[in-house]
Amino acid sequence: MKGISPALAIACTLALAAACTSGGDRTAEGGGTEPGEVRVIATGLRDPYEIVWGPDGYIWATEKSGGRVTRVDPANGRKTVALTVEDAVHTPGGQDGVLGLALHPDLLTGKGRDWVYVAHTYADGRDHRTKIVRYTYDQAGQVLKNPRDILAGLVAGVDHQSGKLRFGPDGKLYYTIGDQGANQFALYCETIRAQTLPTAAQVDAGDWSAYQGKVLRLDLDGSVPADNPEFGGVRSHVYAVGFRNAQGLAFTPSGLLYGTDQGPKSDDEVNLLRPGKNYGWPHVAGYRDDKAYVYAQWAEAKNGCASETFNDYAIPSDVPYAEESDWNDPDFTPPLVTFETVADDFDFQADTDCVNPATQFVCWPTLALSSLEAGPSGTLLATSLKDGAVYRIPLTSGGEKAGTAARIADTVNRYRDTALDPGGGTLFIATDSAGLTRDENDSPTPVLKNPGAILAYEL
Ligand SMILES: [Ca+2]
Ligand SMILES: [Ca+2]
Ligand SMILES: [Ca+2]
Repeated sequence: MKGISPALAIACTLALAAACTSGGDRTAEGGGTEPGEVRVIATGLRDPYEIVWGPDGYIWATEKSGGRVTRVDPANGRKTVALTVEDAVHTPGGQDGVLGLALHPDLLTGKGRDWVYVAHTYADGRDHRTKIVRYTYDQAGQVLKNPRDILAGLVAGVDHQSGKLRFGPDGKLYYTIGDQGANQFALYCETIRAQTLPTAAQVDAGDWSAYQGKVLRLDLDGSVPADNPEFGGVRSHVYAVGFRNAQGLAFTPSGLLYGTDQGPKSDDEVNLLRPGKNYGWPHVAGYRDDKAYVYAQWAEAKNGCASETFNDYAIPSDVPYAEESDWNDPDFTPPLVTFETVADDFDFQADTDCVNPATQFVCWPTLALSSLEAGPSGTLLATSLKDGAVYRIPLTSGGEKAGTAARIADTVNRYRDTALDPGGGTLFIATDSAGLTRDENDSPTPVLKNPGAILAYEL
């Protein structure tokens, strides 16, 4: 699997070993076996998307397909619905719905700022959009009330929404918005706009249509912070550019901001996010190394995009493409870590268990990183959808670099997000309700062990 022999893959799984390394340069794997049991805390959630430990000792969860915000008692798994988002839209199988969740640090401290921020998709006429809404928590009724739109009219779709929301130590909100799945699969004739910059006229008009593939930074009333970076001489909500599907976003105690990005067939990334920087997509996947990725621009096909059939392995002669080294930007910032950077001649179709085109993506070397959390002792914890594991990544050099990752909490699930208890000893893991992952033999399976659950793992 993943370019290694089935026998070795099975041996690795049985041993719960992390070092299933052969095939390409498996940059960030390796490390020791991690004992530990994964416990079930709660079930019956509908695609929990973002989970956060609350000051009330509950785990707060958005439910992407369930259209809710639910509080879960970690002691007994009991669920209390705090909010049903009446105007949320979700497409079956889609990445849209109720997504990001952030709690104001003053929540339940009696300062009059019992605020909870929720990001969700909604219908705007025939279009779907995303908005970030502030609710006020009514502790007596245990419900979220008084919605106030913070930022509405963001681009939305069914693929690559990203949609993670953080309350920063600087008192700003941070939000990831993906490339909308353009230039691949059913949307292969759409152009990726992760490098498209908003104009001053767009910002003045409240037109956020250039925000795809970005990390945004907002004042709490939704306005553009005065100290946001400028791109092309224009200050907007955009904090950093060049992302594909950035589902992980985490501040460490030292105040540094990290994010993940999902690679196309190789090169999932962990990035140190800085204002004004360019993280490369779609010109670069992972490092700017010309390995196993070129940027094919299907929308620019000379014979017309509609005349071509999308193919992930071969680019038709009339579709223009560029090598990574054909592009350069002085603000390009490579990742700290990739999962996996493979050799340029890597055969993405070599896995004989993965010949079904509908499930083949599960066998590609990428893990589909889906969240990021600052863990104990200077680590980052990233979850994987395709691998059903948590990757514990040690930070080094004051957080400027990362060491070799260890693979923990391995199950047959799609891990979507995590939360830590205040002591940092228990990691809670939210799982998707449906979808494909890798089974014990690393073959694609739709059979998830704990669908729609919150699990716990002692670090
Ligand atoms: Ca979380
Ligand atoms: Ca990148
Ligand atoms: Ca690369």
